Amino acid sequence: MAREKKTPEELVSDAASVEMVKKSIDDCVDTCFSRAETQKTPCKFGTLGVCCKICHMGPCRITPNAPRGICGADADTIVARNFLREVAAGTAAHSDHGRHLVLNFKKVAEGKNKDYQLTDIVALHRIAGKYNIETVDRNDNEIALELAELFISEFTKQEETLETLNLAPENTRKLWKKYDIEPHGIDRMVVEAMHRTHMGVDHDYRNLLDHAFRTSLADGWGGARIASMIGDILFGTPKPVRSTANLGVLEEQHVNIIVHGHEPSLSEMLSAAVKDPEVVEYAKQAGAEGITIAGLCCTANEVLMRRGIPVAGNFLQQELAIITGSVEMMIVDVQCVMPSLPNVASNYHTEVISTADIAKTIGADHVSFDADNAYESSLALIKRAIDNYKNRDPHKVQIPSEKKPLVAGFSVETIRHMLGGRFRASFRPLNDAIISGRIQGVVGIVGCNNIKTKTDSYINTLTSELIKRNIIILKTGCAAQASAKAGKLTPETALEEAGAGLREVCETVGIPPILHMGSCVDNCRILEASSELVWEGGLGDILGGLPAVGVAPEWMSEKAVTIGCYFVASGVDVILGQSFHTSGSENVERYLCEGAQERFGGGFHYIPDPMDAVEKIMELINEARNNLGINKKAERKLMDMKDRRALDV
Ligand code: MSK
Repeated sequence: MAREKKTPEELVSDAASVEMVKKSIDDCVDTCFSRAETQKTPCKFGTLGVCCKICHMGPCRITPNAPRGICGADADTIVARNFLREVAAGTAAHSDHGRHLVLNFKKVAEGKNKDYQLTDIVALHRIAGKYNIETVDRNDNEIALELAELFISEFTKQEETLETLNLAPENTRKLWKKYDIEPHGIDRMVVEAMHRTHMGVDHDYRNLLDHAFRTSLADGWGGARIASMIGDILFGTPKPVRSTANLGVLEEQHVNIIVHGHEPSLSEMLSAAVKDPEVVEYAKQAGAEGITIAGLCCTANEVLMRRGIPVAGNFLQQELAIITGSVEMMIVDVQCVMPSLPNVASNYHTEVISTADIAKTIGADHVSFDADNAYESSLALIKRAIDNYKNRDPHKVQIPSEKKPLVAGFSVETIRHMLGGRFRASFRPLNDAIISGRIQGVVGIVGCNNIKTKTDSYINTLTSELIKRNIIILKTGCAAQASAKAGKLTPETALEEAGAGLREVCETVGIPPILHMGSCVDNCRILEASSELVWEGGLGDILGGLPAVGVAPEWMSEKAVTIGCYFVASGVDVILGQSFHTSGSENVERYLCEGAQERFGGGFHYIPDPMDAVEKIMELINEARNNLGINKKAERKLMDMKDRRALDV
């Protein structure tokens, strides 16, 4: 049975995407939307997580008549093993991204790569201080080198636990110790996950799932956090920046170049090189009025946060960007890049260029990114895109007009400065607003788009409903881009939609009620902000006690599974718009939901409807506020005349 056929308006929320889905149909180009129709109903065994192909006696599938595989593994073991492998893959993706940055950072520190600099020295000293690295009377390169070596050792540690775990509140760390889920080296955790899930090794679903939590912590409080910190040192800690979002950022008279994927090293350099007078002149000679560089997915978030580069779109718009017929080149690196891109591009003039040696696609031209020669490589790619401008077919060009203004760049440092002012930077005003009830709580809305849901719809409904209820929203990834496209990432949103208390705080401080904090690896910034709330005081002494919830409404990737796990292991309840592939084991689901809640203070909740999610979030936040004793209304004393006379005296 094929999936139900939907109209473009039922598939996607924003008008630009509707227009491009229609154009893809007119142009007879296959996209994820048409391919979803041709895919049969998703495999039942895969959905339940009870298909095991770990050894070659099978594959085995668990059914009521066959409750064990050939080796004797039951549904609990099979589901937990499959789940752990997903978490390992998500951790590997984020952390390998972190590793690439660390290795480049080390070269910069050693003076071996002159194309990059230690751009943010304040960040270098701040981060070195977190690891007790001496900064007095040392030059910046020495400090950076010691930090780089420490970060590299976080990947390779064999028996010691990660030093980056120390960036979490003490009582949260104590829980990790108590339940024995403190990770050792990041690489070791991923290797061990693969070992445990090999045929005939770890069969206890609880032991497997504990390693899933452990491995996820090696991501959120390890590799991803390291990636985020190095990004700040090399490219600058994000500060508020204005830009625009949606396919309307592409320009008809310009050479359009799109950067897509996740890693910032090349896209940062392209963003700088695009202003080089040599290529600007080259574009003019080619008949273009200029060069537009725009981003997709989290590469977009990286260059948006630090350079204000416009966002062409989020995950499910990657094919639609090519369908505008106006893109000379799409330069991709790693993660969330659809293998279909060269097929889509073959209908237009777009060149798809892969740049990471670990990520090649048949039909894409591979230009290996050389970080040691990044600026020259970037200039060469831009010139090649300009050369392709003459091949554009004007009859195929149709750029939607939709684009919305936005403000992004909300690193934890920026939030602290905006809340407390330049001289008294502090989270105190936010804590006070939460304690007084003007802000009820904090919700992180993160993650992807998923073809199973109308694009951006759950994300945007949930976001609007929560700010009405005085919840401040922290966003990352494609979820942040959904808000950007809907025009919600501006301070004016507070005036239009936020509840009275949240509006008052946003107006006083000058921040939007929805704060864009960056890319997928920057989910660790949300935990960093949550830690600041704990340290500031008045909201308990552990992450698990905060009036805070994480939501991944339209998630789709293994990285999202990992992110969910490290939020839960950090004590934060996580609501998912669709469940994991674990429903074939009640024991596994109970361990991930109620079990995690009992041990860490946060568990998973599967809620497919955004309004039901709103209700659950408010319930969880209310419960946390009650536990903290901050839900008390100020006692009102009814005065009689005698009391009033006493006051007059
Ligand atoms: S890009 S992992 S679709 S957020 Fe980070 Fe977007 Fe999800 Fe990829």
